[in-house]
Amino acid sequence: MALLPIITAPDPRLKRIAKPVARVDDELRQLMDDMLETMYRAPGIGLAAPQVGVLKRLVVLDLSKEGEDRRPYVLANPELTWVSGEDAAYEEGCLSLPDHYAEVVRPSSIELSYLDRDNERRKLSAEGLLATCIQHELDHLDGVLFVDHISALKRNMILRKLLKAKKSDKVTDADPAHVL
Ligand code: GNR
Ligand code: NI
Repeated sequence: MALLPIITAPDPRLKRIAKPVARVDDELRQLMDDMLETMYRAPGIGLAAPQVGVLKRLVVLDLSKEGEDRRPYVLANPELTWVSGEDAAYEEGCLSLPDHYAEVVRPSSIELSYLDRDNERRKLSAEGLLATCIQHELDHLDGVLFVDHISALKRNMILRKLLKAKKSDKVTDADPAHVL
């Protein structure tokens, strides 16, 4: 098991389209386990492979609460097969946009098809926060972040702040004079 570094915006690696996996094998199961460990530690309720620099169509999720038994989902090559006409709004966050939140409107219920841990094709219906979170993760596979669903004004405000934070971090890392 290993913790993987999570990429934060702005970063071109978060804007790329991930490739389907050929099949779920031992190597991919290892990556799924590492992604779950990374997500639990963050902590977050979902994580997509591009967020850890792997351009594969792979997502992990767990909406169980602290203290409850874990209920991990691992989805390879997930595809929406149906979305409801009805929408729902949720306050979303993202491990790649740390400390920023915004309300995003998406279809309230969905159905999807995916490959599970054993490379079996499965179907899943979801509503509520699970439906929102799955759509948020599927977006990551296509290089889309939740800020791409809000106004350009709010998006640029968030991305500018994250860029600024990154630049000041870099100075601290590179120049020992700034460390203390
Ligand atoms: O931890 C997360 N919480 C969350 C809350 C509302 C809607 C979506 C999410 S996903 C996010 C983790 C993450 O960045 N996944 O890509
Ligand atoms: Ni995210």
